[in-house]
Amino acid sequence: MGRDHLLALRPWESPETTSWQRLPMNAVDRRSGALSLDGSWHFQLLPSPTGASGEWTLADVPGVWTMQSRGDLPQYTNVRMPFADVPPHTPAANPTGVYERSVDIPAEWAGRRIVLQVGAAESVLLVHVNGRPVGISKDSHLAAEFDLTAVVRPGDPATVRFTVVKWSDASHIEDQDQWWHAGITRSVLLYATDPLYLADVTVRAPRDGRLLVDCKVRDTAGPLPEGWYVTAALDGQLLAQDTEFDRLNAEDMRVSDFYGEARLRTVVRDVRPWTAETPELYELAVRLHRADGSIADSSHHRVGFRDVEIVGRDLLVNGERVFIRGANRHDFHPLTGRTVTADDMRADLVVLKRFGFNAVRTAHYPNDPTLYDLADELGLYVVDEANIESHDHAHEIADDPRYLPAFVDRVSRMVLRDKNHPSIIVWSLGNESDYGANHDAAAGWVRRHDPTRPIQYEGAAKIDWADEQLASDIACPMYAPIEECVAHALSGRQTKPLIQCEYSHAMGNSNGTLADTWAAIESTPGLQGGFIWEFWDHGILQRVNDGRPAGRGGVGLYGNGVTAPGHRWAYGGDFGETIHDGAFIADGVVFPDRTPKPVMYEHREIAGPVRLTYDEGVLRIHNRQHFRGLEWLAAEWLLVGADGTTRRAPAPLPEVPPGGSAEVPLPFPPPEPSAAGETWLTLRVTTADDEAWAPLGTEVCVPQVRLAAAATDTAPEAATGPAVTLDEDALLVHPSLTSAPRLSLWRAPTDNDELGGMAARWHDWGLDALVRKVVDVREEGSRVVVLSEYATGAGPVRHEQVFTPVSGGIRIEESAELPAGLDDVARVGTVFETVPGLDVLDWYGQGPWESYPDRSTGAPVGHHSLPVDALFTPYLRPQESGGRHGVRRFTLSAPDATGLAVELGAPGQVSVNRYRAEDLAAATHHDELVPRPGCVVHLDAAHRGLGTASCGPDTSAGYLVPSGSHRWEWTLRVL
Ligand code: IPT
Repeated sequence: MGRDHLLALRPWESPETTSWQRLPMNAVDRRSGALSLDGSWHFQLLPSPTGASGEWTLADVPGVWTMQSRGDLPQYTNVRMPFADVPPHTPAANPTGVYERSVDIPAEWAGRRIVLQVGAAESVLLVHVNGRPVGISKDSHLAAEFDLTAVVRPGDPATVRFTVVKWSDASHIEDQDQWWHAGITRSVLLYATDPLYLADVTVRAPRDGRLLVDCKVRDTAGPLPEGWYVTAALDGQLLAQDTEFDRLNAEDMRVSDFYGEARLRTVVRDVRPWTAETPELYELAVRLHRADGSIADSSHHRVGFRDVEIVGRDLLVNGERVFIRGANRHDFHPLTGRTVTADDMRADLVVLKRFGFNAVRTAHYPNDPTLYDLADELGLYVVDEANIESHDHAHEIADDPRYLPAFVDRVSRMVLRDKNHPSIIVWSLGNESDYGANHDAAAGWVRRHDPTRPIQYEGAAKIDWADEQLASDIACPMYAPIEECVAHALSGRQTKPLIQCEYSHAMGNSNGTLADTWAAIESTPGLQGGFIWEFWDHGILQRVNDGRPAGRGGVGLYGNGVTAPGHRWAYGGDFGETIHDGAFIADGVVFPDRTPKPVMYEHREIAGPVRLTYDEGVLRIHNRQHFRGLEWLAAEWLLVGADGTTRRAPAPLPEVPPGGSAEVPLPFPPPEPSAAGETWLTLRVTTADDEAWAPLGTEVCVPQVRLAAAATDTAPEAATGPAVTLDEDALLVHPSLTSAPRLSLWRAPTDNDELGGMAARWHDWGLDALVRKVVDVREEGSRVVVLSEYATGAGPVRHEQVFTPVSGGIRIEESAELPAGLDDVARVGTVFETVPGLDVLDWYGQGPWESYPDRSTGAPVGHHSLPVDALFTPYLRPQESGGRHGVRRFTLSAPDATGLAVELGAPGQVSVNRYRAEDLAAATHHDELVPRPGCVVHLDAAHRGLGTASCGPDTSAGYLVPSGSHRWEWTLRVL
């Protein structure tokens, strides 16, 4: 019957009802010593909250039912709601999960206060215990606690029932760009306290060593008993009360007692400050004593002493203007959907740290509590974001008084939960929810409750970055062109730090111009960085035969971003959704199995703690950190010569203060100008010791400088070799090739090419299906000249190939004349295909990882070698991938060392893989791709940059392939 009482309230269509009988949020961690209720629960899925009961089955807690084969599957939408009903209404078909289990309440809990904690439930939680209504909660990403003392009997079993309603008024403010799921997503636990208990603990620890601990003490009986007091110890040392604040306290070592509030003020000497580079933590134990000295309750916190403040237009951490090299991160897992373990989260943050990130925005809701513990411990700055995104109905909701309680509730409860984490430097009011009075109300609450941290909210800052809005202390735009950011910083109007809340959209093969963006940030006072969108590609592991999520078993994970046969990474539409936003969910810097995408190496280099410069014969090592020296790093020199050699030498790192630099001697005698061709010097920097996020020897960055340029005046080889053979179509006949070299102007569109409109233009021009017409073939001595023409929608393209026999091979000089209308093509170059068996690529050029003209800073020039199959990058939706930039020469060889060698006249973009561009463009997922037996080889004289046009700026003009004349030259030899 009780269940019906709560249902009768229809709380899922009542935005004013944020909770009923839920305990106030607090920062006392009750996880240790609690009784876990995780595991298998009885479960049934009803068609609506009031729908008829059905069959009981079992379901995992924590876990979303949408990933547990219940018939209600994941659905992906970005901005639009998955249903048409306007706020606060919900569709009649509203899947509702009923979870039930019996719990033995420990007999020794007699006389204690018993509390149920539900880590997170999506989107409305109704709780009944022993048939009695216990409470209601909303906010899919924060815990709810309910006092069960009056409804359970220690020593007896109790029946706990959760009714979880999927769609609610709250769904309209949880319209984040992610999969829609439903269920219990975080752990459920039961704990007991003394009737006299710590209701909350607030810790403030500025970097001057002051420690301020405020405790809220309560007693279930109401009035507090006489004589209670609180003590605290830091790293085991009992803290003495600072006398200045001791007025209300009779005894030393004790704290004041004022209406259940206890305050401790003290100063810690010689404090080791916390920063993301130096995550120094102290253990604080707070104890609540009864009058007789016995301990009634205790609470443990890890304290980091640090300051965060905005001075002028700079965000300062411990007085330093730190660069924010952030990533947006969701709680995501390819097997569970939403539920993540401590190990999962640690692995996420370790990857971020290893690739140079120092900040996380918890997009777009408070993350699992463990995430913040790990950020404190590993060293990451956090922008903690409230669970508010009303994207589809943003304008109506921002000022809708019915939603006012929800805004204040969500923001305040996040702050109450997370306030003690040193890693959190900024509170965010949410995402993409327009700007209204509801935001100002929430901001007002935070300002009063926690004046120690700034607030940001993109919606408030976006109209005018300089406007002194109440709701945002930071100008935090998303996807703003860097030129606009620079112009703002130079305008004289800037009033706030400019830190982009989202930038450089990592969908598919993307993140072009990251290095240019950072060069602008670092050289423009007022610009401080941003958060890449985003960490994860949210592909769900799916069985192809029946379309079900593969689930927790994990069979089907393969590694290196690839799924095992019979599986694929599902994106929007793959679960039969009719309303969805396709592959827009796959826009992270790591694959769904957490394999880093090539952009991560680019980011690692840009963010690297060490940089090299070589100017007028002076070699300098720069410390790019804000707080640390170089003691924690080791290094090695690599001298890379065009002659194919790599020489190594130890590289003792000099003492360099943060932000400073030191001249170091050249580790090798300076190369003779041009005699030996170009010469590069690489500093391979690794961890000198085990770090919390990397074992000793982990590569941290590989900065490189050029010591000598290539000789420019090498005379072309005279014609010598055997005659060139062409077939009846005037195409080259060559024993290593199954398809002769032809002109290529197209690539399998990247997501940026698709969503930026380039792919459609290229298709309209017919670049994806060029038809070659031979215009002229003539012999000039031993040279053969072939002139052909390709019709395009913007006029004909003239292409000339001049074949010259040279010793052991053929030199091919090519030119292409692109008509003026063909002013932005994917590439201009040559494509050919090889015989099977040539499975290893050795190259001299940039690498070893994938690189493109506008994403090549992190790929040093060197002598690289990889199996052909490892060159390809399996972006979720197949597209152009696997390219290598700045390639000077390469060989493709079989195990018996036979094969072919190519020398490029000038460094070019090369790709070698098993797929033609049209194979990639035709496939929607990787399991559809059939590798060709030979290699498809592209040599590009020009290749378009990648940009980020799927959401944000396209590549810059300098990386476009212009119309007009292009010339390139290469030599093909047999090994
Ligand atoms: C913006 C969102 O904040 C983010 O959640 C994500 O959707 C991202 O873009 C794109 O993947 S919203 C966009 C309409 C600018």
